[in-house]
Amino acid sequence: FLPNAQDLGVVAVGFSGGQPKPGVDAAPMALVEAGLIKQLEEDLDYNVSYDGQVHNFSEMLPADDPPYRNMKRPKFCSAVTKEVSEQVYKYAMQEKLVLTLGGDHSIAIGTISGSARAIRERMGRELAVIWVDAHADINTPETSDSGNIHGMPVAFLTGLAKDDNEETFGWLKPHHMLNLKKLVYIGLRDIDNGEKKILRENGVKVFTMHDIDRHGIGKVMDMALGWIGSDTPIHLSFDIDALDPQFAPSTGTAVRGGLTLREGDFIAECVAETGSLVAVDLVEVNPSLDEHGAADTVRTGVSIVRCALGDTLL
Ligand code: B3U
Ligand code: MN
Ligand code: MN
Repeated sequence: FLPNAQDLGVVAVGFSGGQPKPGVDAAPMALVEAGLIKQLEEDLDYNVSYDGQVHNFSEMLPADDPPYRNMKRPKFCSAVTKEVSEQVYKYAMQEKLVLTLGGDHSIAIGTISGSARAIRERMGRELAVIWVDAHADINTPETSDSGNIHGMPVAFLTGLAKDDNEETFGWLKPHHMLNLKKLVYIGLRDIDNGEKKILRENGVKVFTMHDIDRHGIGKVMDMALGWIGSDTPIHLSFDIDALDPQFAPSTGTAVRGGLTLREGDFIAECVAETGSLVAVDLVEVNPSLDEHGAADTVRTGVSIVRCALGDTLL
């Protein structure tokens, strides 16, 4: 049921509308220019389908997009994620492993809905998601203080948040949805009070930085993958801000006390080892936030993707 191991579809999403800081739209180009695609082809032997374009979706920019239910740029985010969902779905239906380069994390509304739908149709299975992040991104429009949609994708994907209007995420249908029991978080350390309530009430599986400190990343990965169960298709959604700002400073909302470089790579390596990976997102790299050098953050991102796609140390 898994993708043809060496066929990879790449979706480059130059989108920053889920949060206020410009620059995160430039990440896909920075990652490609750092040699990511070339390395995947030459070092890891992938057969890469990539149209060479970073989509900026400017043609989808609505003339008028006022805040709605506390969400900022709701129509633009909805239209872009719907398009991303179609692209990911198409690659996944062609039995390709799908790599999406963001963009801010709102794009996961597109990537995960596209994967979940394809996995249902192709395999009659439910998708599992490993969400690596400093944040839970599970605010509903009503619990969010910021109104930024990159803090809400998990709520929309799991049906905790929904909207009837096609133009504002009403296009999300049951076949796009993710089961809350198939979701595992790793690396959290900056969770809003409203999100804590949602996570507790729904019994969501969370491994915070505290759990990593207590058990070590090896045990945490055993427990995380144990929760999902073997033989379940996995979508890895990796927010670069899960890493400590020491290793990934160029990101919109850096939070101290994060993963080391090796812990980040190790998570990706463990997911690769399952042989059940169907899709990877790498999001929130912002090359324009470069006080400490965006090159480091880009390099960190390249490394995470390489590890997730099967690169090994030996
Ligand atoms: N939870 C806050 C902050 C945040 C979420 N995701 C990021 N920052 N990157 C919010 O805005 O919802
Ligand atoms: Mn995130
Ligand atoms: Mn984050």
